[in-house]
Amino acid sequence: MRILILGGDGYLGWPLAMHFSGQGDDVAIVDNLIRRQVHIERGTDSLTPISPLLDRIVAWREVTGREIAAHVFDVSDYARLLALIEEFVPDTIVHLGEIPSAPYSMIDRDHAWKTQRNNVESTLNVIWAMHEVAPEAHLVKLGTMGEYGTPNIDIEEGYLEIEHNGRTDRLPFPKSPGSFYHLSKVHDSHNIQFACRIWGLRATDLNQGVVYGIHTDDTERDERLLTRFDYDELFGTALNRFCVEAVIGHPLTVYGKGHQTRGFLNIRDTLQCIELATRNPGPTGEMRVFNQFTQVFSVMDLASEVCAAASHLGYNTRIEHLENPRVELEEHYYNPTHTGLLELGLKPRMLSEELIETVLHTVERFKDRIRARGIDPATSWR
Ligand code: NAD
Ligand code: USQ
Repeated sequence: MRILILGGDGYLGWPLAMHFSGQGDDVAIVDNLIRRQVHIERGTDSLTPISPLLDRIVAWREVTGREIAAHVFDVSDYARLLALIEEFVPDTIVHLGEIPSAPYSMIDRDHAWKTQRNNVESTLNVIWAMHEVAPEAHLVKLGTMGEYGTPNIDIEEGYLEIEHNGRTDRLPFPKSPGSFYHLSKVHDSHNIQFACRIWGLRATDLNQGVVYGIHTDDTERDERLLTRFDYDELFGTALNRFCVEAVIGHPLTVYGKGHQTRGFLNIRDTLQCIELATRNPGPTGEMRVFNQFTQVFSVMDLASEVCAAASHLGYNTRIEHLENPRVELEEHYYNPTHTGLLELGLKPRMLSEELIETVLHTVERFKDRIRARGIDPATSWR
């Protein structure tokens, strides 16, 4: 297949590009490198030493003999995006090219606007470009479980059968997102669904949970192929942060009571899920939605799992309940459906002590690179 990956230099995008390329697909990636720039601006960095994008491409060629075409530009540049899609003729466009951080979007008005402008505009450009020059292509878009929030009812996969005053309809599931970032994903979903309905496009919205893990089969082949691993308060996700904290003897930063509950998945399963969605497109004229996670945990569950694994490696780890910098329910019902990807053949990789130990061992290898001052939460929702 011909696969265009937007955001192909990112935590998930780079391993995904290698994953498809390694199977013989023709892969092109686009990235404006904003993720790398934000680290420079804030004095933070990835735990793993990531190679410049073009060095990654050369390393991949040397290791596998395969080519990944890299294009460095902003998806908000509509003329360039249109020209590339027209020239490359993708079967699938996988769109991961957005700013992915809830705390970053809550810093101030400028960061909220930067996040929403970047994300909403990039997706709008993609659907317009598809409408103009690639109406047969399949859009696989990374959304988030955080679009739904934590309602006091079961969460369905994208849509809800509603009966109202004696009539029924299947309507988009109600959304209660928890940050301006999560809201940007809701706006994207509405725009994509509209484009499918009006122009007959074909799209899959993957409402992904929180991703953890460092390695995929390809990142392990050569040090130059490592993907990024963030642990700072803005871009690091919970389990990844806890692993770094455990290794440097920092108390595990549980926000509030820690009973907040979310869907989680391993980075290798992210690749599996995106591949399943790509190889099995849905019908035209429809935005198909899958809830993309494999397990549900509370933050305290995760912190306890990391404590147990770290203590087996000889670390004396403790949990600290910090005043929650976010406005979110700390006690709530959470029961999201996630059968669609399982029905397509997803074989989940469950969180285990062994898996956490693998992450801890990699953190140990790069321990000298850790910048502890970026860890404590400094961004408040209030
Ligand atoms: P990331 O920041 O590592 O990767 C995103 C990449 O997109 C970066 O390399 C960035 O430079 C690029 N990018 C951003 N805006 C761009 C633009 N306008 N033009 C070109 N490139 C642009 O993030 P990630 O963790 O790999 O996330 C990928 C996608 O998955 C995002 O859409 C994110 O919202 C979603 N997601 C991530 C997680 C997670 O836990 N990591 C969970 C759910 C959903
Ligand atoms: N949390 C802590 N301590 C920490 C970090 C986080 O208690 O040190 C808590 C948060 O308060 C929250 C939960 O852990 O309740 C998850 O936070 P997170 O930072 O791991 O994840 P989140 O902000 O939700 O965002 C991440 C990705 C985002 C993606 C989202 C999926 O950064 O791109 O959209 O996970 S989901 O959570 O399903 O919306």
